[in-house]
Amino acid sequence: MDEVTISRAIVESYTKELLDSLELDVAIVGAGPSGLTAAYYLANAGVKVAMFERKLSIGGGIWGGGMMFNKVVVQDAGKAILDDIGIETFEYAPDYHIAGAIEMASTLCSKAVKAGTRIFNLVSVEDVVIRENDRVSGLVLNWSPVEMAGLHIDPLAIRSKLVIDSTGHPCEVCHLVVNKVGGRLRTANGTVMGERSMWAEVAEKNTPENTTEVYPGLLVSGMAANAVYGGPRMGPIFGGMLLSGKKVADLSIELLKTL
Ligand code: 48F
Repeated sequence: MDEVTISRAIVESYTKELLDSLELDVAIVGAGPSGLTAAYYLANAGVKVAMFERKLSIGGGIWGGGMMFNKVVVQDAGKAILDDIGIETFEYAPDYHIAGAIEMASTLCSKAVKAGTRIFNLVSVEDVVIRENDRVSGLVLNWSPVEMAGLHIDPLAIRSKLVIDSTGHPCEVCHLVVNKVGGRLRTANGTVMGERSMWAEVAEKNTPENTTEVYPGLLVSGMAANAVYGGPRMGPIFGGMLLSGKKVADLSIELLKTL
């Protein structure tokens, strides 16, 4: 085995995938449960989709379950999505199903990739690209280690017909649109309303409801959707995340038909 051939194989194949992802139908920011679910359904529908994840690992808040007990709870509607994706659950009580966090994170990741999603880990989204009528039309990317080290290195950009903010609690892309674009979001006060304290029942209902196109070209899913619309958090119940991921995929497919 030749070291240079190994290096060339890695650099060439990564670069090929990155070059092929410079123009996308849908760019997903954040590879937590809602983003991964969205990616799985979008890629399965033949949509050209890539995900950008700041961390080394994919899966966001799934791995740690609740307070590091690596189990998550889903209700019947969420279980239907786990069944569809092929993740095992068992019933704890009527409408309470348990899934292993490790199986859920790894299977969601595997299924999203095998369906055709490109996942770029260690990449942080630091800005959006704006075009006519202030439409979000792409993302500005940099390596996470550059961000972490605070190095003065300019980013690169990609173009995408739609962007999904699935960055979880911080709803980072929405903040960028408010702070840097001066954009008015389609929320009650036009800005990020902020997440409220825990109320699982309401939050689980709100998450899919709040999954919308929140700004031209920008959709929001998962906990980011609740944070933007001022909904409560829900803790380690994940059905809302899965339903939101499926809904944002369906919404994106409909929007793409109009573009
Ligand atoms: O937080 P996260 O898991 O998002 P989610 O899909 O799920 C929320 C649940 O995990 C949990 C909950 C549940 O019921 O409340 O918290 O809404 O995953 C978000 C991912 O986005 C990445 C971050 O590292 C995480 O893996 N991320 C955040 N900001 C950026 C980013 C950014 N600017 N660029 C790239 N990745």
